[in-house]
Amino acid sequence: MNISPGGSTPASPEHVEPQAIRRADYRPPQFTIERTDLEFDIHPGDTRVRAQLHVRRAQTDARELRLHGAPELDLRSISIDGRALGDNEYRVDGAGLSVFDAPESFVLQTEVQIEPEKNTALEGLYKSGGMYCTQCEAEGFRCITYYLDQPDVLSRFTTTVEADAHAYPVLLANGNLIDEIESDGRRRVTWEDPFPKPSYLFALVAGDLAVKRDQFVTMSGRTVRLEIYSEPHNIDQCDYAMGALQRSMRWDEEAYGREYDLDIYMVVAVEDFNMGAMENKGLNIFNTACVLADPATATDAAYLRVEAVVAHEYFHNWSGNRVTCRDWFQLSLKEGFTVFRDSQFSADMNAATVKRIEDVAFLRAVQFPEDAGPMAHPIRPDEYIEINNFYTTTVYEKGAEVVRMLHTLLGAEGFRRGSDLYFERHDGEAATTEDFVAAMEVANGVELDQFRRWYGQAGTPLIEVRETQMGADRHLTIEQSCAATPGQPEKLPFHMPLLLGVVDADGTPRAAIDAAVSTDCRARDDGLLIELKEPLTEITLRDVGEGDAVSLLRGFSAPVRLRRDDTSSTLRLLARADTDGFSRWDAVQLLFAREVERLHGAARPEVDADLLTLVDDLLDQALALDKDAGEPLALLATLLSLPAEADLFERFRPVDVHGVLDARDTVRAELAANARWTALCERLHSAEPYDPHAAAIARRSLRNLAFAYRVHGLLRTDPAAAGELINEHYSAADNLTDRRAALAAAVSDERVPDDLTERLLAEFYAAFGQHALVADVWFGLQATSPVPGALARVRQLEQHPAFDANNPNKLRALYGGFAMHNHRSFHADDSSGYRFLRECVAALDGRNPQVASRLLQPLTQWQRYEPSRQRLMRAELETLADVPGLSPNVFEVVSKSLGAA
Ligand code: B3K
Ligand code: ZN
Repeated sequence: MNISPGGSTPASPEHVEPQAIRRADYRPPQFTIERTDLEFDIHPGDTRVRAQLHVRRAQTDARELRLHGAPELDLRSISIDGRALGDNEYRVDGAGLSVFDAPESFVLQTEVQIEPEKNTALEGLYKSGGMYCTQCEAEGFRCITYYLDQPDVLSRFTTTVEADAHAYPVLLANGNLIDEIESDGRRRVTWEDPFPKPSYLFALVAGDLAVKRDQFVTMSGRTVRLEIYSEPHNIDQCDYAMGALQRSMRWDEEAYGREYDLDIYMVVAVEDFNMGAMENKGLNIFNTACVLADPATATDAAYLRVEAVVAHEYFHNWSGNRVTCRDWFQLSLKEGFTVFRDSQFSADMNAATVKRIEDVAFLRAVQFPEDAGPMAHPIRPDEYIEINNFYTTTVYEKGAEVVRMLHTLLGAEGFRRGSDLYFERHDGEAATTEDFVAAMEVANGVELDQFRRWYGQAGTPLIEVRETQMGADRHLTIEQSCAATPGQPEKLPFHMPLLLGVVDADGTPRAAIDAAVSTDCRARDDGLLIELKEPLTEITLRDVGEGDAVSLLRGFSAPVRLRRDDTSSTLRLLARADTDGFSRWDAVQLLFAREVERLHGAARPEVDADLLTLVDDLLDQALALDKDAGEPLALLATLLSLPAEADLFERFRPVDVHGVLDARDTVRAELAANARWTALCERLHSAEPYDPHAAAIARRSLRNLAFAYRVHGLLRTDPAAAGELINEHYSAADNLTDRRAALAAAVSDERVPDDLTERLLAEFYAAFGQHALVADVWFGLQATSPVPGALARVRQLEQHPAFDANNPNKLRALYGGFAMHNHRSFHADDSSGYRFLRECVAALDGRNPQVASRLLQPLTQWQRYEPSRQRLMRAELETLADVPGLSPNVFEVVSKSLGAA
């Protein structure tokens, strides 16, 4: 009930179509909030938020103060400088609150009632298990109180939290603790954050939490307290994240000269979280999946993810918090840059080449389709309906590639000069991507006008290379183009770095390259760096003969599709002998992909003998390495892996899902027939206890790959023996990585004896299912299994007591696993997979629109498939579009993908 019905207009009941917000319409704020004092009085069912906002007019003609506020806010009082406002002085509606005649400078006091216990969208203040926590980016703060909830309004926050002392002994907010008292069973603490920040960085936590403490001494000698909080049963799994945090803090000092600024840095692990983690100032909130790790509950991949996400959120303290974004169109300013920074960090901590390969594989499998589909947008979008839909692989990962290209073009030192200047110029400000590029220009005395097109043009450029032998020289013509994307029919050429090298026919990498190039270029230790700017670039490589191979796009120096007309023997030479690990991997991937293409629909599915010989050679290389060799083993594991199914789909138009998968299975079966996987598996066995460091991860990754091939080899001849092998692998495992490898093999093929699969899954759940994150692995394995009957299993698992339809991790494991990674069942010919996903999304949308719109993504790719499949997928989207009251999140994705928006 509102105290002042005259001042409020309830949200209109009739449906209003969500409207687009445009970058071109950006205007600086009319008012600013210099200080924000918040008081939270937490009572289950009746939480009060009292806000004192010290407001100042920022534009002389501004009169009406318009604050954002969600419809759920129940306004209980409102006053200015201590005087209660009358009904005719303000208005409340479904989107916020207006104060009609706001003075030049004043204190606005409001009190609202909210019910975090009912908040299933997990945006604003909500409850996860027994604790209260927040998620405010992008626009969650307006679900907490009325505010100028936009990133260009920076304010100094003081936060007081009061709650039952017994149930919520830990009360946290941003900044430094300045006061705590306890009386009458209530606990009350006050936190002060000295750094002005936008509301999206606000955080609060209240719970009965355990803590792990450590410290970090900064480069200027200050001691910072580090605290990681979790529910008590998880606290033993926080050690690894603590180490990762300390490594990140040191790395950012050394690599970027960035020092931490508060006296305390806190991380809280919560089970219900819409994404990975959130960089709130001094009080990061993490999905448990991105912070907890121990050998029984985290795979090697999970350890690496924890390290990367801890680093990412920490790095945001400078790239995001000290310098924030002017508006949400600038999101890539903080996200692209921070992803680039965390990828540099992970590369420094682990197998660098493999990190690069994984990043590129992800970009190609997920971002390239996005950039070619109905939701394609530049890394700095021009418009959105729902900003949460724009936390995309384009803004993040392509954004990081754009920053990486600046690093490549300017060199490490030049890039550091640019980033130093950027931080110096914009510390404490809300900046734009333009400010970032301008700092790079000024610090290096260069002009980056053409480079700026990467921020405004969507779509993946295509680089087509034609090679002609001219006597002793090789002539290359390099053409760049970029297909039309929604709203952008014509593209201008991009400025991009192309790193190339040469491998001589005898396998010797060329140390110095003699070349004539029609554009800027320079020699580097790792190859010749060519700056492509024109639609057509010509290169003559001297003394490059018929059998020598040109290694193009070393290190994936630009986020482009490369079309090359080279022969298989060139690719095999690169795969065996290139100095650039990425380029070796890319060559093998291309050979595998071409083989899948060749076999697709072929009458006699026989795998090319030269490809099998190459695999044999790579196996030789692997068998010659010591089991502690580290990175070379990790690289061989990626070289010997078949392209992911989603990667292969990128090569076919239209995609005949089942035909492509059958062809891939044929290649896998042939590789699996190689007898030496057994030797490799045995050679890489280790009796050492589990260790999450790079060399051990490398050994396990190749060993588990060899194990998977071995199982598939045996399945053809002796399924019972394959079952025995899986059973042994499972029983011998002392960690989740190996256990999961055994289970993945068990669910990977219908020839694996059913009773074994059922027994192992049951044993695994009985032993580890009490850990929510392991239960997610268990759900995910079954949801992704290509064995027929997956949909029925998924429907059964929905009824399992451990499944929680309000927990995003469970939704992603079960529904996401099925729709995004179980291509055979999701694309069942009877449309059952499509229908199931549509039903899940429709049911979820009312509860959690952010997760609902993410899960919908596989249906939006309908244009890639054959016409009959397109019709089925579109039909589900059309049915969904007709559901009354869709959230803006799902509305935007559905309508854009149907071409209606
Ligand atoms: N900045 C957050 C993401 C917020 C997503 C809002 N839907 C995490 C990150 O990128 O670090
Ligand atoms: Zn981020």
